[in-house]
Amino acid sequence: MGRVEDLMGATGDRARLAVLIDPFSTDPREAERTALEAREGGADFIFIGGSIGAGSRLTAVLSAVKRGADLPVVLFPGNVDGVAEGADAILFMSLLNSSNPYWIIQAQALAAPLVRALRLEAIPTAYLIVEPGGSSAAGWVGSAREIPRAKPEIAAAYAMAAELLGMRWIYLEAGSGAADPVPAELVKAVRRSTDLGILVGGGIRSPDEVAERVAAGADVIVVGTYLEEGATRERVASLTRGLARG
Ligand code: 1GP
Repeated sequence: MGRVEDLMGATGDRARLAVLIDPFSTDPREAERTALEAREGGADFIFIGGSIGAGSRLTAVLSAVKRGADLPVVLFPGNVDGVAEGADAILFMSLLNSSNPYWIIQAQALAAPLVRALRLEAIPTAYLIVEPGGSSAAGWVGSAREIPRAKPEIAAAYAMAAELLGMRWIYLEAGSGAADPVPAELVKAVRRSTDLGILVGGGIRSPDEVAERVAAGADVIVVGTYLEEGATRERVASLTRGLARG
């Protein structure tokens, strides 16, 4: 395991917060400011990625984020164009519940030589899109058969398969801007069934929503939209209040 993965999985009295920046909708100046506010507010990581057009100014946004804060920067790629030099790590993800093999393994094969050449720390991650994420950009682009919210056992089955395949992390995704985040019950089912590290994102906007998912077993909470609407250190700090482990 590499340095960033160690930080993501650190046990202790507090889960981690990652602030997600979409390089298509955030210009480099804004990204630099967001990174600074994220660090001042107590975030642990900056994730960079998006589903549409992310490659267009990825390098510029990455450099800007590095100028703004000394937080670890992790690529969260939506496709092959989500790989770039200069990041500290990459979530090397497979969208397990896609109906199109491109998103399960072909994009990864096309990206792997570059990830190797850049010596990026690759964090092997299963990506699972949960209702209502099927109609989000990631779900639509990725041809996801969304996991029904009321079927945590399906998510748990995918998680077990991911663990048996040697993956170490699972990202439970409700879709960017989701009206309802991934249910705590579903996070709990994955926690009970596997030792995978758990990332949860999509529609999280309050310390209570953070706290419920941390109590259910999440290791890393990912927040994008809420901070795109106002990237202030106060907002970041309020979210970090939900990270305490009971
Ligand atoms: C999206 O899970 C991330 O891929 C974050 O979602 O933008 O809703 O915070 P939000």
